[in-house]
Amino acid sequence: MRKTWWKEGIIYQIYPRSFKDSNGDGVGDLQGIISKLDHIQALGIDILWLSPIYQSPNDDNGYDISDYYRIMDDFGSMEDFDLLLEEIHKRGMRLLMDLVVNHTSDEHMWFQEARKSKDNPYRDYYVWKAPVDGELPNNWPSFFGGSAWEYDDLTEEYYLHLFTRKQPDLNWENPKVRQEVYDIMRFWLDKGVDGFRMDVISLLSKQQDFPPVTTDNFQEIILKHYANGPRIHEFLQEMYEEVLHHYDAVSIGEGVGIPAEKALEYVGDDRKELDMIYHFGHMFIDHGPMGRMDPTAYSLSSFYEVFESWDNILAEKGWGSIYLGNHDFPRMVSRFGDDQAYWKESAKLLATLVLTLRGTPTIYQGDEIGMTNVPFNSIEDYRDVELFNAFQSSKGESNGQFNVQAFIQVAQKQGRDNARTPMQWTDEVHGGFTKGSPWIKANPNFTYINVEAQQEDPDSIFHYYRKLIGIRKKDLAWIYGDQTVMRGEVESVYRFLREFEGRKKYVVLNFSNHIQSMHWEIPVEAKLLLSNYSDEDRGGELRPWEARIYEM
Ligand code: TEU
Repeated sequence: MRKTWWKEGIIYQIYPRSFKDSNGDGVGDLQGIISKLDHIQALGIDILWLSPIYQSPNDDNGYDISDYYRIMDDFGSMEDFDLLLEEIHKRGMRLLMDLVVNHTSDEHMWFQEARKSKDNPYRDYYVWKAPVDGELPNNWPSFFGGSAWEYDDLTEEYYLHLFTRKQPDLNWENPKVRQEVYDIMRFWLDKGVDGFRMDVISLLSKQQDFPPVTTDNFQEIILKHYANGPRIHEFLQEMYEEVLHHYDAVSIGEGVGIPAEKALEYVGDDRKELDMIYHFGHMFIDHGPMGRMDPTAYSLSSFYEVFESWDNILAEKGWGSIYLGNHDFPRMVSRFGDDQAYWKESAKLLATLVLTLRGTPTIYQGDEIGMTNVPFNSIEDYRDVELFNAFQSSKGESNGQFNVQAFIQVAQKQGRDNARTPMQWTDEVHGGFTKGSPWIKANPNFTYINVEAQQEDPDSIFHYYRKLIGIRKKDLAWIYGDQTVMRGEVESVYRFLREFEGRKKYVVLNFSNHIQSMHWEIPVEAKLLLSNYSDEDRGGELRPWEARIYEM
């Protein structure tokens, strides 16, 4: 297997709006990130991924870009960016940008031009359709509720937007659009960035006959109609040939709607397309037919199976990625752990899973201190456009029976803002994120969940991450080692073996609030490398959320 830095590295995702505000305007910024690089380095991180920092009217917090060659005013200037990149490289770390090219902002110059007239040179940069018998071109729904088509009075046609109406989809059929994207990529790579996380890359190629959807189930719609379109591999191969191939850069596609069976078409060594995919099996695991605001129960086995099916397929000729949360999903400890009675133990157990399974791990900002979901009680506290749209449509469909409290309860569990509250640095006001008034309220638990407190506590989640990362870095077995999962009688106990050049590592995890017997003899020669319980282990029993790592 080919050895590379992006297989061996650990990624840390920054959501710049919420990371650190340096100038008191309540919004995180690049100088703020610079001031916290030492924290990230102390963790042992190798690669930073920044959610979008380009010029944007922020309808979807930067995922609606109006100028790909400028830094968002809220975040700073190009000089700040150059300094940030220099400071990152100086520390031996690398930087990935977020490439959002399925759509632009409607305020992008291309769209401003495109809408002016049907024969504008930029018209074909987007997807326009005439009304059919005075109606919508088809019944495609947007990810964020309502139709995916928006009528534009000026030219009396609809444009396609799979996300908000301020995020018109680019027309990838148009070779000029593709060349524009390659230029953007070259611009940032030539500046020295080390690769891209590519937003909804699986959605670029649209089915050109735009067939109507025949189900309400949103995940099925993504699979059948939106993702893996007819020309996707041609586009990605072209992108590789034209751009990526000429740089030592990593490409990580956000793979919404890519099933494990199709993984190798994107990341197979022979494909010359992408290096890795962020897949969604476990991220959509509790989404019901109507999506995230329609949560449903799932089994632990189905959770493990997501990782196993991807790993089995990628084992020979691809590479995987491991993550349990990002800016679009609830906090991992609240979602997959127990953020009450076993907050610390379960946060550490989840960290163990992320950092020992085969694949490049990505840690989302704040997870290294076990940040949790936020109990916002009023709709005014929320900021996410997806949530507001869901709020409006639930209200609209309720025939005057709308139950705001019931909606908020689901939002507290499922909403994207859970992951977007300010990073908790200290126990000072707003968690030390800003000296001004933050764009979104801090989680009130910053008084005891914060970086400063955890730096001082040797038993903290932060120090557990450090130790874990230290262990991972000592042995390439964690990177290139084979992986064998051993599932026993007890569903909650998850164990796997990593093996490389005769060296063996065992990971044992108890995903439950109960004591579980292991049904498994720990070999006498096994040495305990790390556990999330500080006192001596009790042999054949695992305590609630206990995680252990052994070496042979
Ligand atoms: O997300 C795409 C995506 O499919 C989902 O994870 C999603 O965020 C949506 O909430 C489904 O419920 C990417 C970005 O990560 C997200 O922040 C953007 O809003 C979206 O693309 C549009 O650019």
